[in-house]
This record gives sequence, C-alpha cells and structure tokens, in this order.
Amino acid sequence: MENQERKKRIFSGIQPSGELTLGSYMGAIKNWVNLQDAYECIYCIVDMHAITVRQDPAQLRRRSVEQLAQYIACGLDPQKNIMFIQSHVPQHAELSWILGCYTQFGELSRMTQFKQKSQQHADNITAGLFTYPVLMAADILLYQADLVPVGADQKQHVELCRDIAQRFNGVYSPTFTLPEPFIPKMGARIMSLGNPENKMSKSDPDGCVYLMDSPEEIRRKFKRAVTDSETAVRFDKENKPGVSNLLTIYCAATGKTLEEAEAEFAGQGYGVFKPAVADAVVELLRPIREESQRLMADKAYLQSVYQEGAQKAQRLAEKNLSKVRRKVGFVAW
Ligand code: ATP
Ligand code: LTN
Repeated sequence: MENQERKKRIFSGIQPSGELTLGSYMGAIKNWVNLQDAYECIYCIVDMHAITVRQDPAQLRRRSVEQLAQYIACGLDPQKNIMFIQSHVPQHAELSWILGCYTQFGELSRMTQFKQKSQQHADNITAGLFTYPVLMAADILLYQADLVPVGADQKQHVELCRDIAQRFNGVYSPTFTLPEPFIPKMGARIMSLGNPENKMSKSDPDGCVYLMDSPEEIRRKFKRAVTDSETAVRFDKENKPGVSNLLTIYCAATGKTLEEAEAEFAGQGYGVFKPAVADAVVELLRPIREESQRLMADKAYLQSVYQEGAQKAQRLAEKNLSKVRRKVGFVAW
C-alpha cells in the first residue's frame, strides 16, 4: 500500500571536488530541476566521494556549502527536495562497507572512471578511488531510488549499482529497488571547449565554463573555443566535434532543436555563431550566478537546509539499513 502511494524516488549527487560546470548543469542538475515535481527527490553533495583524490580541507568545506547554494540557485527547492551533505549521514559509509562484500574485484577493475582517474593520479591510487562505485551504489540503494539523473559518463556506475543490488536480492530476498539511469537527450556529454575530444571537466579551467564565471569570462572562453577550418554551422560529431559541441550547448541552453539551430545559422560563419552561443550561456547562467551570490551571504539559511536535509535523509536511510543489517546476519541491539 505504501509503495503504491509513494511517488517514485530519485537520488543523485555531485562531488564538491571543484566548481560546478556547464557540463554538470546540462548533464545532471537541469534534469534534477525538471524532475522535482513529479518525483520524491534526494540531492546530495558527495564530499566522501571527493576525498578519493586529495582535497584541501578548507576548500572542500567551502565548496560543499557553495555547491548547496548553487543547487538552490539552479532552481532546486529545499521545501520539495531533500538536500544534504553525504558525510552527515554515516549510513552511506556503513552500507558501502556491506555492499563492498558483494562486489567483485574484477567488476571494479573494469570501471572506466577508475582507469582514467588512476592515470591522472598515478602517485595516489587509493583503495577509496577503487571502491568509489560501491559508495555510489550505497548512496542510491540506501534510499531505494528508482531513477538516477546523471550525465552519460556515470551510466556504467549506475549499471554496476544494479548488478550489486540484483546480486544482493538474489542471495537474500528482494531488498533493493533496481535503479535506472536517467540521461538527457541533449547535453549528456558536453565536451571541453579547448579540446572537444575530451569531456568538459572541472579540472580543466580553460576548456570549461563554470556556473560562477562572469559574462566576460564566458564570452572569452567561447571566443577561443576550438572549431575547424570550414565555415558551416552543421552537426557532425565525427568531423566537426567542436562545432557539434557548441550546437549541443546552444540547444541545451535555449531549448531549440538541432535542426532549428542549424537553420538559424545557415549561411553564417563562426563569427556570428560563437558569440550567439556565448550570449545564450551568459543569459542561462546570469540568474544562477546572482542567486548563488545572494545565498552565499546567508550562511545560517544554508546551514538550516543541510541540517534539515541530513535529518530527513538519516531517517529514510536508517529504515532501509536496519533491514540490510538483519538480512546479512548482524545481531540486533
Ligand atoms: P571531476 O572532473 O572531478 O571528475 P566532473 O567535472 O566529471 O568531476 P562530476 O562532479 O563528477 O563532474 O559530475 C557531476 C554530474 O555531472 C554527473 O552526473 C556527471 O555525469 C555530470 N557531468 C559532468 N561533466 C559532464 C559533462 N561534461 N557533460 C555532461 N554531464 C556531465
Ligand atoms: N559519481 C558521480 C557522483 C555521485 C552520484 C552518486 C551520482 C556519487 N554518488 C549517486 C548519482 C547517484 C559523479 O558524478 N562523478
């Protein structure tokens, strides 16, 4: 009865490992905002994931709170959604330990993100970096999430989460809901402006647009964006990765289709196209930047949001985790 009545549940999170980017907005947060009315949503700031690579403690603390301000500024309503900081709910770590005992070494070895990150941080390949996807599975399964809105790069992790859940359910009895990834049609993989073969990432300041960049900064970055030696504004990922990426960004920012955008710029060169993309992004981010700045001045409000969020999340988490403890054979006390 309870299950029939409850709205479907969503869980997603972003690491406070750097400033939020246009990639994280278009790949994830934009969908979070769109889904908040139809679903019961839980949006997290995953600081425990962030420490899988070295972080400066003061910066991590600042960014975690800033990220909450930015979530709200993007349009997430703290009255409608549970918003909290992962380390405030220790049940995530506990379930992660348990699920790690139902995850194969081989499965984790195949994760693309682990392979990439261990190359980037060759001097610090920790057990935490390796078991990162188990903690992510714990995040999702702890709340019985039905849907996980993420960018395309996270699909493999959500699939592993399903495999772990399915295995656990098979060994014991149905315990975890199997989650589905929810990946946008437009903007699932925004590429770097400087190198359109690579994903736009927080750690590449020139190739990426930060949500907090000023209009001048945004225009400068788009002016320098790599295109090609043709002049036609046409979507062709193989041969024109730079222009295709700009078209994707333009469409995700304006809500236009690729056909509409191509028609709009037909016969016009990159000299018209690039500033138009920059303008669309400036207007998209302007209210987000202004609202974030306003919210950051009100630390007491932000604290009340993450404290209340953690309390609600703990209640839901504990209910599910107590079942898991019992199923695996821990003594109740
Ligand atoms: P890092 O560089 O620290 O690994 P990141 O920039 O890849 O971080 P995350 O915080 O890992 O960003 O990702 C947050 C969310 O945004 C995830 O759902 C991810 O799939 C999505 N995302 C990140 N970058 C992009 C991108 N370039 N295009 C589309 N979605 C993205
Ligand atoms: N690994 C994700 C962040 C993340 C996440 C989650 C996303 C951690 N836990 C649970 C969705 C659901 C990333 O974006 N790098």
